[in-house]
Amino acid sequence: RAVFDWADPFGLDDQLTEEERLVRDTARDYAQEKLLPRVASAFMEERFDREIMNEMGELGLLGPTIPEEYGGAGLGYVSYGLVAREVERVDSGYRSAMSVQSSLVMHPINAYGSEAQKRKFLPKLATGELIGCFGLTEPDAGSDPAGMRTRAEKIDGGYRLTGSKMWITNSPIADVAVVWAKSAAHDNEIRGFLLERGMKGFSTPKIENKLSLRASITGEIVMDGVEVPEENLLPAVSGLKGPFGCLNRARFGIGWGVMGAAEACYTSARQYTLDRKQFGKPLAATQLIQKKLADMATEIALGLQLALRAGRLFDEGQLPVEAISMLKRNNCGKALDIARLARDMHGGNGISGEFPVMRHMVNLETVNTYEGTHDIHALILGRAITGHQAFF
Ligand code: TGC
Ligand code: FAD
Repeated sequence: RAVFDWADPFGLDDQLTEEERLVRDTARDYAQEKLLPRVASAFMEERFDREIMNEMGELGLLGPTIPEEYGGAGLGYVSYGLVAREVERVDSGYRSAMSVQSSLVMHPINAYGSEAQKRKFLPKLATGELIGCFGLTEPDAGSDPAGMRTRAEKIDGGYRLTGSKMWITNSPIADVAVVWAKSAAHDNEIRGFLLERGMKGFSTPKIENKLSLRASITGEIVMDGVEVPEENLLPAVSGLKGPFGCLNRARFGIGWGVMGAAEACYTSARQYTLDRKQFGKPLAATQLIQKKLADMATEIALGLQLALRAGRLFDEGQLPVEAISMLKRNNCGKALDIARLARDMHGGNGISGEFPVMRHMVNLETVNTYEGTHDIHALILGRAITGHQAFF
């Protein structure tokens, strides 16, 4: 009879192409050899090492789906998901840096930018020479981005932007910021602007003392009458579908990424409970521990099959955005449950930085919240299921 593999019960590996396996192995080797040894100190010291972006760029992990002519790798979405899974197996903060650059900065420039914008920014973003960030959320507009206050007014040769963005991954070290603002010259429609480091009135203070995602750098974007030239307006999109088109891709990547974090917690809990003896036998030989491991293995296997199916549909252009909400919501919620269980199964050691479980657990609190909270995705699904919107 077929042999059960506790790490891959449904043979995910066999469902990948040779190219996808190669991408996965490249990302895995890099993450395990270069990111894992750094992460404990980076998390404790609340530090993001800038050179990680250059290292990822060198391996083609930034903007993997962007066409090769602009410096991307021209890969499919399953490959992108596999990279997210391997990076987040080490830490959600590193996956954040990678997915913001790829989905929230390179994608909008590629999808909505002018030829000149693509040529100017994409190749350098792909190598990590430039770092980008994405400013949608504001202090008073999170789940409801339509309520944003940032304004663009028309001036000679461009626009003047005033407002502030909050909780922005990578902003303190970003060279370019994709900022969404209501533009008076476009009937108050939301438009995307490329703000560059050095523009007068543009600053990005760091948010200190996060208790989650500490190996990722987060900040504000403050715009005090920043003058942005006409050529830095993203010409090809107008309205909320601009930022949402980027979020679709990032949410998809998160659906894969969090399964990597969950696998790290499951693997650690399995090994710990096999090694640890109480009452004269391994913890893993008790019924309660086995039930927990069975639940974890089941949810990871289901979550990965969901992610793979979503990736295949995405590559065919057939993935409904509501299905991305289902993927993001389910996999984040399940990964968080798994991390909490794994933390508990490590006993007192579970709170130690020697083990990855508590770090993953507190990181996943953020991942469950950003890119649309767990409940906001329930409301997106509820609207699609019933035809009634229940946001307000
Ligand atoms: P709604 O009326 O539903 O839609 C407005 C317009 O947008 C279109 N649209 C979409 N287009 C593409 N993809 C999607 N997923 C879309 N969803 C909606 C829609 O068709 C419409 O177009 P049009 O042409 O008719 O104008 O808008 P609403 O204001 O009612 O939205 C409600 C809601 C809750 C769905 C939405 O606002 C929402 O998703 N809120 C969550 C906000 C969010 O996800 N923020 C993320 C910020 S970025 C971030 O967290 C990065 S973390 C990065 C990291 O470190 O990894
Ligand atoms: P709120 O919208 O105030 O929500 C608070 C609570 O109310 C949640 O539980 C929510 O589910 C619930 N709620 C809201 N509306 C409803 C409703 N209608 N019915 C029922 N419940 C509701 N944003 C960016 O633009 N770019 C980034 O790079 C970025 N990076 C981030 C990095 C970190 C570390 C964090 C923590 C956040 C980041 N964000 C970023 C912001 C993130 O997307 C928002 O925090 C998220 O969308 C939620 O918005 P909020 O924090 O304003 O919460």
